[in-house]
Amino acid sequence: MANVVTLEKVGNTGLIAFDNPPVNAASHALRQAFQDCLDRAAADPDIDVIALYGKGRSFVAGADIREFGKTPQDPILPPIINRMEEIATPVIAILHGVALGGGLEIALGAQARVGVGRVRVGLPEVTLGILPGAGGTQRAPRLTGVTAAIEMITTGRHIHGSEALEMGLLDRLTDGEPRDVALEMAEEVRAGTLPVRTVGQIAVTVDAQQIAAAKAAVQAQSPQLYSPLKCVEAIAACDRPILEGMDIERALFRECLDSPQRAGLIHAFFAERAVAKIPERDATARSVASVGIIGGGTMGSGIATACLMAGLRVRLNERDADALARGRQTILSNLDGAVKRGKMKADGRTNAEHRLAASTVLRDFDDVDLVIEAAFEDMGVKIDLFTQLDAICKPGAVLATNTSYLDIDRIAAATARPQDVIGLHFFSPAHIMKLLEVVVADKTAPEVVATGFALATKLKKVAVRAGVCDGFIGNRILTHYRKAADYLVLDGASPDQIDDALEEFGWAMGPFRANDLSGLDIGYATRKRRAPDRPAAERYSEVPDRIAEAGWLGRKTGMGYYDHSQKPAPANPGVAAIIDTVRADHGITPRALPDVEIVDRYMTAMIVEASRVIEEGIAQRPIDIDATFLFGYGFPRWRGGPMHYADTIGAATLVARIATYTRDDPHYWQVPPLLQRMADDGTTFADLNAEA
Ligand code: HSC
Repeated sequence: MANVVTLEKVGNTGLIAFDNPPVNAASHALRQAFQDCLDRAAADPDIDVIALYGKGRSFVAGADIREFGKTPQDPILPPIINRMEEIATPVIAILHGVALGGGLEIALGAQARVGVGRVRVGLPEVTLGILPGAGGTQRAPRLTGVTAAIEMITTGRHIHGSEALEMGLLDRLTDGEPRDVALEMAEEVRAGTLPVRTVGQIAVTVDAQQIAAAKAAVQAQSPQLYSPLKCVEAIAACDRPILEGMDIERALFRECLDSPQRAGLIHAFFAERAVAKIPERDATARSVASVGIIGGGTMGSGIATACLMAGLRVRLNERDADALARGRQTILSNLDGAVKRGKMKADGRTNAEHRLAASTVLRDFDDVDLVIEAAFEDMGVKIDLFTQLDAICKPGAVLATNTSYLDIDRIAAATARPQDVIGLHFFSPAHIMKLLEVVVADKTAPEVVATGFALATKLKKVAVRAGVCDGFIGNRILTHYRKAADYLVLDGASPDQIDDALEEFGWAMGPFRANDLSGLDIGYATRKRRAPDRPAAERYSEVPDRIAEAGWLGRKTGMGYYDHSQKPAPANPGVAAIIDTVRADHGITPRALPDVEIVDRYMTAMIVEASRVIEEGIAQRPIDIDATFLFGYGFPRWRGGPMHYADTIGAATLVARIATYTRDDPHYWQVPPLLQRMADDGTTFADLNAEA
């Protein structure tokens, strides 16, 4: 095994270096080797200062997250850090890159901490559903005070070096190569110019009222999350002797470790990274500095805003001067909003405005590196535009469509360069939502796919690779499970009961509230488009159509499923009357539906269609579907994503559940072959992720 930690003697300094790429995670091998090096350095009479530093891009990014959920293997981190704090030789830690979680906890066990360059430190465990379990909740407050520790630990935010210095987490901030800094700082320890002290021996007071207020605050902020409260409970023990406080911390850590939220949040962490593992990852992305955007509506303006915020040059195209002026205005107010939200500085906004050009002439796209077409969703319009783009754009330009459901193979066929055509499906508001579906058509070249992913990184978005079908990954699955919500209304639930039940489950917004937000005319138009292809056996609820026909289009008209003239918006009483009429037309006697049944039917419908999407190869792996719904549809992160959630239920239970629903509606409720096979074999979606 490679030496993941080494001890090097330079004069009287014992240099302990972490070398466990890519992020020096504190894996079992690293802990073992670290303990050995510490023991050897402590026992060496020539060494009078021990200095810890990291090789590669960081100090230590924390515990190895992949080990959580397995039986912990000795030596675990807390006793190593406690032992380090007790040894007679002073230990200092030189932090560069990031020192996060267990990495910062190691540093807190040292007698001085020196930050290097643009270092970031933090205790982000709460974002993984746990709490700092190697002394972080006990030592951080001894340096920063309880208030600051509660804030940093319950948010898990990364703290830049200068702020960490002010907070007392760092003793010094400097520049240089970590190894050189380590040797320099060891000299300063000897000279007495870098003071050393044992953090675990610093006294700290805890105010019971402050703790009570902090508990109330985290519960109000994130009522469904388990670990923020446990973080505060652990910090509350920091006025005890260090080892006693750490026992309490350990017990609370274990509770969090065993919680399903921990599994969900860690799955979400890996989902965000797994999606980048695409077959085209070795292809070289084309360079993109300028983007042409067709369409200045909400979507086109949002995409333009995202590109400008990422430093790209943008040329906006609209059919006429008025539409162009409106699009430009929307972009500028989006940029103003970004400044207000702290996402952009005022001078950055001015520069962005200078990078924005606008034109009604498509010929002006002759020099752009990438075009994103965000025009009207009509195949004829798209084919006409792509025929023109083919004639105008320079060779090698990427031609992307933001269509949310149209056949990209047909759009590509309108050009003589289908290899350059791709789908880049943004989610509204495009400058805020993190998801980008990169839709790969039959002839899309690997480097064009790689360009889509590189663009997403530049725009700070999470890209998911999707295949061509009506709705791609996200909207295809949504169209299916959204019907389940309409059927639930037909059968007896009210839209607000359904919304409340699903929000209680953790969705950011229930389906009817989400519809009111996006506008009920959108779904109405889609249903009309699909009507000719609707199978005769498909159950159909006319409720949404009647609401739209009444002119209630959601927030934009003040009325939809809810009455938006009031806050919070109550249910629109007119909708109840429509529902009664439609039920009567169908001869349905409404029945009481418990919330649990609402959630089960809705979620099962989602899993059913997602299984088909996997089987057809539209999504590469189940984890890509998880990322799609986490970053584009408001699925609760702590549940890990719909496929991770499906695994917590199990394929056999899902199949049995569908069998009971089939009695009501054999057309809608069919067991997908993949789910049936998984039930028969006892396998999981996680197994499919591992195989891919
Ligand atoms: C912790 O530390 C708990 C402690 O309190 C100890 C408790 C002990 C208690 C014991 C009692 C029994 N582990 O993000 P990137 C992988 S919890 C394993 O693309 P970047 C990542 O998956 C931890 N792997 O790079 C990816 O792999 P891939 C607290 C980790 O430069 C590769 O590294 N720490 C990993 O954009 C590159 O990552 C955190 O939460 C880890 N800890 O960002 C930090 N961290 O190539 C989590 C990363 O195969 N990490 N990987 O896809 C991060 O925030 C970011 O990864 C960085 C780097 C900012 C470190």
